[in-house]
Amino acid sequence: MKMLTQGTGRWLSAVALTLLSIPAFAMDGVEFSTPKDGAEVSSPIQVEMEVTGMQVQPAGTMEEGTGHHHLIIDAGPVTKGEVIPADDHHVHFGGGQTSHELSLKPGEHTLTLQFADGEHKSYGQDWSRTITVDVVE
Ligand SMILES: [Cu+2]
Repeated sequence: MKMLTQGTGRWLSAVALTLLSIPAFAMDGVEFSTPKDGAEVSSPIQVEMEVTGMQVQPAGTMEEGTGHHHLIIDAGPVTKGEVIPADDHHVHFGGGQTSHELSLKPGEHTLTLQFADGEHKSYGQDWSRTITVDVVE
């Protein structure tokens, strides 16, 4: 009986360790597969965009739980409900793209991934991710 108890204890420890080691990427939101936060990169930069908990659809599709990616360069996330501008700092992926080749001048830059609906209205900070990259020549 004592041996059985010890065995069960070990089994529970193994389960606890397994649960603790489940990675955080299962959470809803957006993430850069590449580049990584703090990375030293050279231009052009290959940008790969991910979303968990929503589906990528081309712009114009107004369906709940869907939207498209935006890449915001050296500006923060866009307030929930506001239309994301289209300018040098805001790139829309209205075709439903999830990868992009980005040219940047050398130096430190922030890259923000922002998910928004079919009318380009931001899903807010919960659906954004900001990283810093150091572009070297
Ligand atoms: Cu858009």
